[in-house]
Amino acid sequence: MNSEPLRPLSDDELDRFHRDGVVLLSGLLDEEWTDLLAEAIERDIGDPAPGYHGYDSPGGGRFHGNFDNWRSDERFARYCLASPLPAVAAQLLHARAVHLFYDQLFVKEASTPSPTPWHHDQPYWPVAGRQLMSLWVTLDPVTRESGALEFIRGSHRWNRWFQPRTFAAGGYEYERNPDYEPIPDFDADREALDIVTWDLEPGDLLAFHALTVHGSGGNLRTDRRRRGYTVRYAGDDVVYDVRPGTNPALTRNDHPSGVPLDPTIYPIAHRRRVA
Ligand SMILES: O=C(O)CCC(=O)C(=O)O
Repeated sequence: MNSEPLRPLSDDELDRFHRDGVVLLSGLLDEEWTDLLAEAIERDIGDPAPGYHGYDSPGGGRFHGNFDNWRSDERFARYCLASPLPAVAAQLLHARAVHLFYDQLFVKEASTPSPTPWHHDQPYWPVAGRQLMSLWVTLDPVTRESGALEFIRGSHRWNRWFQPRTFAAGGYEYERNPDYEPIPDFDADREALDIVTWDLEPGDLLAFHALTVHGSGGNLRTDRRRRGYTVRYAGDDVVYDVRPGTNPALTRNDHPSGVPLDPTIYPIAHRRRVA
């Protein structure tokens, strides 16, 4: 399994990440990585690790969610810490070092119409700083019909923060943060927005900034799953910061606010070599 990306990132890809807040990265991973994840995901579906939070799927099917999987399954840990991802994140974030913040599973089984509502991630996260991002990988071919992610290009530079909300009816009610605005109905305004999406092949990665607004439709395919797995990385400008609206499930009592991430909790996944 490759620990370095199979090819270097192009200048265009680096520019896109900074300009658009999202970029598709293909051809970076050996197939063995996705095989390893496929095994680990099956285990988690059969016997979920403690972060399990299956989303309600009232229209049928199953939307399996879990987070911090790397803490209980060595296969996820290898992917998060020893694959090419940490080096890719360091390069995209212009970070000298990157911490593994957490990982998260989003599996929409065939015929699971549950959407992932529009949101951006950072208001949910107990961290402050600009060097924050996710690398979302698919294990299945993905099209719009099977729940491709959509992104609003450039929204990470809007300087707007949207109130966290639950992904499914009956879910957790997030504390209201007076500094945040309610998330607009972006679907009602699709024509006016610069929305981008891609059809994907297994092993393709979507790299996106923690303030880039994104969401996805349900998986309407009857014959195909949509296994998505995302890893969140934090660069060295990031400090711990618990605020109203941050997700209590991601918040630790043993980490003080206002200080850099403790590497014994959020391990350093990559340090850039200084020339
Ligand atoms: O896979 C999905 O539907 C949602 C992914 C997502 O919101 C994320 O990775 O931040």
